[in-house]
Amino acid sequence: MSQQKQSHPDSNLYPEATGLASPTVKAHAAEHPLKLYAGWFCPFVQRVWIVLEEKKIQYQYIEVNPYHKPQSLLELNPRGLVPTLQHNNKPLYESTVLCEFLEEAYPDHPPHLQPSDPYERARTRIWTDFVTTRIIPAYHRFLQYQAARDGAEGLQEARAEFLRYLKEFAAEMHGEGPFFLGEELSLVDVVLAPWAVRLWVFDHFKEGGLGLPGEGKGGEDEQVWARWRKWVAAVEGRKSLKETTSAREHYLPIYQRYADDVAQSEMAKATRLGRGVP
Ligand SMILES: N[C@@H](CCC(=O)N[C@@H](CS)C(=O)NCC(=O)O)C(=O)O
Repeated sequence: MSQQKQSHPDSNLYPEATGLASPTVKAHAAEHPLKLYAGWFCPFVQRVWIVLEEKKIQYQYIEVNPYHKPQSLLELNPRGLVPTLQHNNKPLYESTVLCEFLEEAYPDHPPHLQPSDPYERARTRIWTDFVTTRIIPAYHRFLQYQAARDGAEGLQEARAEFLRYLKEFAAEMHGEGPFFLGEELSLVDVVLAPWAVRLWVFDHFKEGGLGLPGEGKGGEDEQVWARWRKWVAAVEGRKSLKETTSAREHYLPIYQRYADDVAQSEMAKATRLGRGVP
């Protein structure tokens, strides 16, 4: 039996985007040479989707279940992951590569999400890399950690590690903001924003919750936590983020599987093996 015919334990998910993401999908149903192979639930997809929406680039949204990989996806992307883009019949994948590609391939579509200064642009790549190599793996270590199986102390450590990375990121932000580089949204914001709107999973699933210091509760780090809160409010308020986010109830069963550490996605497996983002 071919691999994609076997039923993947994570494949039973809600079949389509809901909430504010639903009209966005419907508006991009028509055939177009730029095709986004997407999963409505996927934060890596949401990075690319935000860029498309911000820049008002015309595209065709194609919903696929990456845990039940259709041949059409595997032909474009041997890893069988979403997001995958098809641009004039040529495939591309890897969310951060796709974000940069859209920025470069559509120069006449503002807003420009990369600073023109080469030093600043390189700096945004450092912090984009930090998000992918530090923050996201720590998000998953914390989410998938099983206190009952592996001890309550480890849960504290996983939480502390995640918060330490968020604080490190926030400390690098422009003083006023509200975005990472200042007044304007950039790719550094875009690459973390999907996880910023998924922070509720910790309060929902983990004993003790996320533990972010509330207003005035950050002690000697209050300034940096205040800056973090300002950034989260700014990205949460962004139209492109809202209109690519589905109704929370449909994320719940997916994140339940991560919180129980039974998810079998490449990300969940990599986390169990102590590896980074697949
Ligand atoms: N490094 C990839 C990660 C993409 C990824 O892991 N996507 C998930 C959905 S959120 C997927 O396609 N999973 C399918 C699987 O685990 O088999 C990127 O940045 O695009």
